[in-house]
Amino acid sequence: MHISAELRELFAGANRVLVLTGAGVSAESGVPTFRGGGNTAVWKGMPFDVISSAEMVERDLPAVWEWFDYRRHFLEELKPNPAHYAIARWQDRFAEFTLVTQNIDGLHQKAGSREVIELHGNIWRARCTACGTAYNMAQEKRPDACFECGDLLRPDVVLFGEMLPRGAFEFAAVRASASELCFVVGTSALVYPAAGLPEIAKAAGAYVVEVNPERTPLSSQCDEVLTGKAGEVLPLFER
Ligand code: BJW
Ligand code: ZN
Repeated sequence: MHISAELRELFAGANRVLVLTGAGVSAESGVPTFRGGGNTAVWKGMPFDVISSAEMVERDLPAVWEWFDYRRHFLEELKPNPAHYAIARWQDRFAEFTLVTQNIDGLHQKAGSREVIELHGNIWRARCTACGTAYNMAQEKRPDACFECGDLLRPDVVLFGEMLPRGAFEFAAVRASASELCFVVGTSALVYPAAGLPEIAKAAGAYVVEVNPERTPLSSQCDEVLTGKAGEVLPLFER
C-alpha cells in the first residue's frame, strides 16, 4: 500500500474534504460487516436483507426488535478504532469537513466526530410508527410503546426499500459536489443512494480515494485505491 505524493499534497492543502464510511470502518472494532469476508450476516436463518427490510417491520415487528436488541447489546461493549479516531481528528484540519456514514452504530460519535450525517439512521434510537416521535435508547431502556400516541415503536434505521431521512442525502450530495478530496472507506459501494456520493464527487472534479482491503464496483472509478484496513491506512495520513 502506497500513498502517492499527489494525494499527500492534496491532503495537506485541501479545504473541502468529504469522507463516506461503511461497515468496514467499524470492522476493526468488532462489528460484523454485511457483505464480504465470506459469511454474510444472518439472523435465525434469515439473511440481513430480509430481516432488515420494510416488509419485515410490517409482517413481524417483534422479530425485527429481537434482532436489533441483540445487536445493540452486542455494540454496547465495542469501542472506536484508530480509523474512527483519525477521522475525528480530521474534522479540525480542514476548512470544510463532511463525514457521511452508512453506519448505525454510533462509533464515529463515540470517537469524537461532532457532525455526522447518518444516512441509514441510528441503532440507539427508536421511533414511533405512527407519529414519528424519536426515543433515545443509549441511556434508557426501550419503551414498549409511544408515550405521545401509544402506538408501536420501531428501530430508527433505514431498512431496504425505505426512504432515507429527509434532507440527509441531499445535504451530503451538496457537500460531495463541493469537495476537492473524497475518501470512501470500508463500504462495498453496492447500496444506493449512498454509493452515488463518490460518483457525484468525482463528476464534480474531486480526487476520489478508496480505502478497503477488497476491490468494489467503485474501485475502477477512483483516482487512488489504498488497499488495506481503515485502521491501518487512515492514521498514515498524519505522518
Ligand atoms: C474494510 C475492512 C476494514 C472490511 N477496513 N474496509 C438502484 C438500483 C437498484 C436498487 C436500488 C437503487 N437505488 C436504490 C435501490 C434499492 C436499495 C439498494 O441500494 N439496493 C442495492 C443492494 C441494489 N436501496 C434502498 O432501499 C435505500 N432506500 C432507497 O433507495 O429509498 C428510495 C426507494 C424506496 C423504495 C424503492 C426504491 C427506492 C435504503 C438503503 C438502506 C440500507 N440499509 C442497510 C440496513 C440498515 C439497518 C441494519 O443495520 O440492519 O444499511 S443495508 C446495509 O448495507 C446497511 C449498510 O449501511 C449498507 C451498506 O453496506 P456497507 O456499509 O457498504 O457494508 P458492507 O458489509 O456491504 O461492506 C463492507 C466493506 O468493508 C467491504 O467492502 C469490505 O471489504 C470492507 N472492509 N473490513 C476497511 N478493516
Ligand atoms: Zn407516537
